[in-house]
Amino acid sequence: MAVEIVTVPDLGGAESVDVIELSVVPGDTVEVEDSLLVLESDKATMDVPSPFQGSLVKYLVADGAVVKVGDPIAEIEVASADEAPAAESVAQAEPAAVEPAAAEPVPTAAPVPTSSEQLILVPDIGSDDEIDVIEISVAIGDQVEEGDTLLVLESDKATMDVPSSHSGKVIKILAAEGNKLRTGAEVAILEVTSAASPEPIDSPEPIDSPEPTKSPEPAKAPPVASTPAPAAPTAQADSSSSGSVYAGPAVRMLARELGVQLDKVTGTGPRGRVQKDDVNNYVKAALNSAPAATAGAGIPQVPAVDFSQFGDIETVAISKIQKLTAANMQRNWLNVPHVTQFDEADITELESFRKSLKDEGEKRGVRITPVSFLIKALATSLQANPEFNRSLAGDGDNYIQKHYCHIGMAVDTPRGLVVPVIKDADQKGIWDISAEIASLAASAREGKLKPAQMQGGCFTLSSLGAIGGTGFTPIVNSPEVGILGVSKSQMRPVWNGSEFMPRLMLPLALSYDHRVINGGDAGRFMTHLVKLLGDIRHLAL
Ligand code: CAO
Repeated sequence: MAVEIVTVPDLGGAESVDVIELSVVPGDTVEVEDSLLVLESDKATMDVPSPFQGSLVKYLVADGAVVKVGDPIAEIEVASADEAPAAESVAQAEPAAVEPAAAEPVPTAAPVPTSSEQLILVPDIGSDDEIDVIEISVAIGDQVEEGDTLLVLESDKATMDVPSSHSGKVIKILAAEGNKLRTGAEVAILEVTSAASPEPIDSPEPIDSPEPTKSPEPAKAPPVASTPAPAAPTAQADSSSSGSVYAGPAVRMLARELGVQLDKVTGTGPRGRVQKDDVNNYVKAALNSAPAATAGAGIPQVPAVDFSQFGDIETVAISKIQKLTAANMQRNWLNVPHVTQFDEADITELESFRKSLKDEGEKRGVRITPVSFLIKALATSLQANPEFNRSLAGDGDNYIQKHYCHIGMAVDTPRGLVVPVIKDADQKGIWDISAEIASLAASAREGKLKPAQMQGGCFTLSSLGAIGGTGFTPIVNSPEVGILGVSKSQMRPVWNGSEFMPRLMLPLALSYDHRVINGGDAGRFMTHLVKLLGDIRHLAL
């Protein structure tokens, strides 16, 4: 029996680090490579593995102590003197095992060597593609606040701001207009204003806990996430933060690689720390329960056909927006039990009122179409029928009742379908709504919508009225629970009890998620909407 001293190995450049966790209890048996304690620098946490097999006699440091390379940290009684040298050679060879943790990237904001300087990186933009820099929004010497736009990227789907993850003074800009950047690329170096608040190692990482107002994160809300079938439920509905989970960077990286939300994983380490095994076990459990949870599994595939045998063909590339729209449509079609209810609104008076506003509209430079009234009427109907302003909570046991009223509007563009959102439509008048429709539709067609302009919708309007048709069944834009499809209004003879009168009738189709909305709810919603459109004075009440 011999007692060996374990010392702090190479710290990958860090001078001194904090002991944040003592991982075993004196008297415990440890194997070579078992974690003895966890150190934390200003960049990373790192496990110190045991270089010996044996029994921990005692720690030579306390939780919270500050240590440097070579400091003695623990005594281990090794089983035999013969084993010690072999193990010791492991100890000498192993410091590199610590370094990967220290060197692991922190995607949004990795500190540069000078403690008062902060390197800002492109956060997770939801794909590995390189995206064009179309605008540098700051200049050297500018003081920026956290969340301020540093530069603007443009994909073929949308533009997106790259926000600063820190407050500070811009001392270097590392990108130029015309460059192509991808997630993790260097954007700028800031002189941070608060040297006293170093970046915590376990700070939220973009994929784990995106912050909608500060991040262009398509992972949470890709531009097409607001097409009639928006982002995956996990990204949309989950507001919990993996950043607050107690886990080291290696575990976070593993979780990212496996697509695991850390806040869903139960940590079995000391003080609930999430370990790699916890993440692996979580994935195993999820895989075991997958058959029950996978909606649509087992649907027979449509067989591939060689069409060239029947005549001339050409292969046409599908746009990204169209691909994502297709995937989202299929997901929503398979997941949401749809019911579509039909009705007609008599918009004869609404149309004559709208036409009477034409001159004033020209003076104001605003064009009012039936869509403006529809958005306003939908906002009012949502307030009167709040069950349509709900989503199913991720746990499936609760509804999320929204107390805001944002209406999405499907816009047909050459690149595909996008759904900008008119925020707080209940609080806006027809002129403001009309101006916003025109500006959002123009941005959509030019491919200039920002992710934030396509997020947060409560209910979607899909108007094909300007195109034609007598009716269609729209697909619910989940996690919203209702969508209104509007077709072309037509003058038709309507029986008023004593005679047929020519009335302008607007065909409406309300599709809803029957898990959340019952037929009675839908009937009341539609009746209310038809009444509002038939007599828009009710919109003012
Ligand atoms: N019936 C008859 N005419 C209608 C109408 C209706 N329901 N809705 C609009 N119109 C008229 C307008 O009044 C306008 O005519 P005037 O200039 O004479 O008043 C004309 O059609 C053109 O309107 P518009 O398309 O320029 O503007 P809009 O406000 O009606 O629509 C928008 C805006 C963005 C909704 C529309 O342009 C659009 O993109 N619609 C397509 C939505 C879509 O693709 N949905 C399907 C999604 S699922 O695949």
